[in-house]
Amino acid sequence: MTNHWTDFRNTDVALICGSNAAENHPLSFKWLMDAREQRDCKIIHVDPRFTRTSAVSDLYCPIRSGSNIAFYGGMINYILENSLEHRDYVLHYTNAALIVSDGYSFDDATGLFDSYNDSGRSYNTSNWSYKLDEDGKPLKDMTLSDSRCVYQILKQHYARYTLEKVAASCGAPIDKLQQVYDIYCTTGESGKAGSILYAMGQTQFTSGSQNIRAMAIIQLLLGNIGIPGAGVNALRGHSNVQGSTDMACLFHLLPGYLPAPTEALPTLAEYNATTPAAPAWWSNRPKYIASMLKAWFGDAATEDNDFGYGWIPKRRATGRAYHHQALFENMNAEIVKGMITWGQNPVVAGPNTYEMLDGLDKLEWLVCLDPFETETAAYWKRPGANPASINTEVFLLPMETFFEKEGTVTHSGRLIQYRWKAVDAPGNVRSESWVLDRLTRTLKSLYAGSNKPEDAGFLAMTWDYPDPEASHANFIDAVMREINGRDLTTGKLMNNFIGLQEDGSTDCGCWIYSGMYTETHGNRTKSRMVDDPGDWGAYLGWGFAWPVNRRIIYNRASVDANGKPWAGLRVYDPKEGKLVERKYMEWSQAGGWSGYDVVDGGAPLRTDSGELNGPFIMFTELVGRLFAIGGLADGPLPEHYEPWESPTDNTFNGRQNNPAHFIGKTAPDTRGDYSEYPIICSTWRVCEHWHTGATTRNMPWLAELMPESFIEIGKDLAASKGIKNGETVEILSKRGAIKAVAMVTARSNKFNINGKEVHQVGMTWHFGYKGLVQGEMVNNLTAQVGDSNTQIPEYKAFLVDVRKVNA
Ligand SMILES: Nc1nc2c(c(=O)[nH]1)N[C@H]1C(S)=C(S)[C@@H](COP(=O)(O)OP(=O)(O)OC[C@H]3O[C@@H](n4cnc5c(=O)[nH]c(N)nc54)[C@H](O)[C@@H]3O)O[C@H]1N2
Ligand SMILES: Nc1nc2c(c(=O)[nH]1)N[C@H]1C(S)=C(S)[C@@H](COP(=O)(O)OP(=O)(O)OC[C@H]3O[C@@H](n4cnc5c(=O)[nH]c(N)nc54)[C@H](O)[C@@H]3O)O[C@H]1N2
Ligand SMILES: [Mo]
Repeated sequence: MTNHWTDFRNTDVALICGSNAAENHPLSFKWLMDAREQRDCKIIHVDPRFTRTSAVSDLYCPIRSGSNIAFYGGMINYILENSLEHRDYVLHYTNAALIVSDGYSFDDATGLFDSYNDSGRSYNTSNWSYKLDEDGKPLKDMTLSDSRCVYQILKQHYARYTLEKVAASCGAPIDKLQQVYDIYCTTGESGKAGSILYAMGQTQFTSGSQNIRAMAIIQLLLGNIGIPGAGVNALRGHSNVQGSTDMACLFHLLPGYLPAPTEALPTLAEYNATTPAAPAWWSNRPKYIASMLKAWFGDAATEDNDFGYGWIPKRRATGRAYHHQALFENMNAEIVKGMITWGQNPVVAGPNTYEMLDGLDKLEWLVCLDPFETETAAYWKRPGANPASINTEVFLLPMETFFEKEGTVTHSGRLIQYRWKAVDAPGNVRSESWVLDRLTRTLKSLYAGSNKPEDAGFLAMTWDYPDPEASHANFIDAVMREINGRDLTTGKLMNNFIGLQEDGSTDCGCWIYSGMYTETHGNRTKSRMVDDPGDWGAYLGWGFAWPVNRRIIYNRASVDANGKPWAGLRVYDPKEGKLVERKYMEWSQAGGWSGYDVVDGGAPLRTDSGELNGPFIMFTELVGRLFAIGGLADGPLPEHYEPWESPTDNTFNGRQNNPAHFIGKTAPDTRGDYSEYPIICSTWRVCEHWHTGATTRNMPWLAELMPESFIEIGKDLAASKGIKNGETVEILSKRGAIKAVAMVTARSNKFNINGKEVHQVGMTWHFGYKGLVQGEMVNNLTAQVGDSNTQIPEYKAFLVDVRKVNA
């Protein structure tokens, strides 16, 4: 999230697109309801399905699954055609005026950007850059009329996305679509805030990352980044999924979003040579990696040995993938031989279950750490399997749940909060820390004395935390201090990351968390102060938000080019009981920055030569990127492509599917065709269950509330197939077939897509063969394909057929 949960109360228009927030993130609605009462906030819901979120929204617009870039492209075109953008914001705070390199092009006949390599299914992205002057600075045209400036390129690119064409592709009623655009674009006015809330209905697609890029473009055009009540707001899933990405539970990252090195960067000097140039904040990266290495390797990390950089495992630069789907491919190829699932149930959660089960069968060992015996832990005795023929050795370690241990979680708003233990775990159940500590100590003793170069890093790693068996709290405390970072010359905790050094004199496990635990404030994640001086909902004394306790990132964009709050910016004052004009941030020559949040970066409004120090401090050019320099893997501008399995031709360009998306080994042979599988299927959640159901299908009261796997079918489709409400039906994709109960509904799930009538059905995916209530696994149906940038599976749009079961 650029903003945070309580900030939803400052929004004038909320566009919920790709989330059933009312059901999956109920707390978002606590603040949206405040916004509705206090500032007449309008809530718009765009979703293929009429849900509990639609029911409490002011406006609902259906679009078929997988048509999001058409929807957003239409809005970008609508903004530019009707001059609805926030002109001053666009001019000063985005790259609209910057001139793009001559080599950049997009060809709608082929649907490709320049420099595409067919055999590698990838782009050379070097032309997706600016044209530079003699001093190496991007050329600019502040009149926005140069045909190669970003503004004009954007305008030209999205001119194809007319209302008529978008409505036809999305299968949306054109009047509803226009209403959505009209209402949302009112937030382009100075002082008005529009927030986009999204979750898996945007990301789980072969063009998932570009959906989010499209939102970012709209928010930049309307001046909706860095403003209270605005932003691009991912409603993140698990309570600590934000924390897990911050801490690099992803293959391509080190903690704090430092890139994980590949074999192409064997030395620290080579790694540091890829550092972005000043004034980008990222130019400080060498300090963050050196401090991280000091945290990992302690005294063994010296300037002479690159602080132990050589000990970090390096990914292969080419030829091998490491993401979730590739992991199972590599099990099948017998490259990966053992697996630990630690709070994960991939047999139910991952795509194309058959492929995954084949992979698990080939493992030598599997360790599952979980409070419950999941489908993954029990995969060797799954229905139809012969345990005698499976040689994988499986261990299940019972783990404490979050009520039974203390520690922190970081929510979507980047807010890190400490949670205390509520009850003791039963029996011999242990915490993650205990297992991790015992595992590390045991392995270290087994490796002791080894002279093998590949063992040197593991042996050099410091592991001097207090024994969690004696005190779990002391263990957590020591880890948190190391993550926060220390001045190694004084032994004192760092105040924040600004003091981190490149010479090994500081350590810091994760730079963005620096400041959460300081000498002055103590452990700020435990802080629970409820003061809110500006009434903006920032609550700076509650927990700690990274970076440096900033609640809204890019918040310098909440002032105009003179440093004054945007005209019309208003907050609800509870004492006055009405909206009042009030700054969020402000700049004055005499007083510098002031306001109700921690200012971004802190550099003065203008440089000594009078140029604006832009608010987008992570980029060298200091402005938001409408056109993505360096691009995502699949382009510098979002372009509509059809999902891997789709009922229609792409009407926007000459290419059917995203040219760079991940195609797993099993995908081409198991691709369903519209002629055989004429129904769109999407998978989603219900309030009563949690994901794979391990935690909820084992709770008697939740199991009773939602006891069966069901498929939602529109009444017309059901009638045409002779299916009645409550009957068991069979759902087939090219990958497999499962049974579920039919839930026949009058809510519209019928779309007119480019002149063709197409039905969409939807299923929960909370069921499996363990637990108090059971059902067939929906991921038997999904395909092994994924996004070009994240490789997230396309769970939200694939083709099926549905049949009555005549049993
Ligand atoms: N009770 C409960 N709450 C949860 C979870 C849970 O399992 N149970 N899981 C948590 C986790 S980890 C996550 S990631 C979040 C997920 O939160 P959400 O993303 O809200 O969850 P889903 O129900 O998977 O999907 C949301 C909606 O996306 C819609 N959708 C499908 N395709 C499209 C499309 O192309 N465009 C648009 N605009 N919408 C589309 C679906 O119809 C569905 O209503 O929820 C979290 N909260
Ligand atoms: N078809 C389809 N598939 C999907 C999705 C979809 O929308 N459609 N959504 C995807 C998404 S967004 C997500 S996040 C994944 C979720 O996939 P998973 O994360 O695999 O699903 P969960 O059921 O949340 O599994 C978490 C496991 O952790 C265990 N657990 C709970 N607390 C603790 C603890 O404190 N310690 C330990 N060690 N274990 C604990 C639970 O018992 C459970 O077995 O599924 C993905 N799969
Ligand atoms: Mo998730």
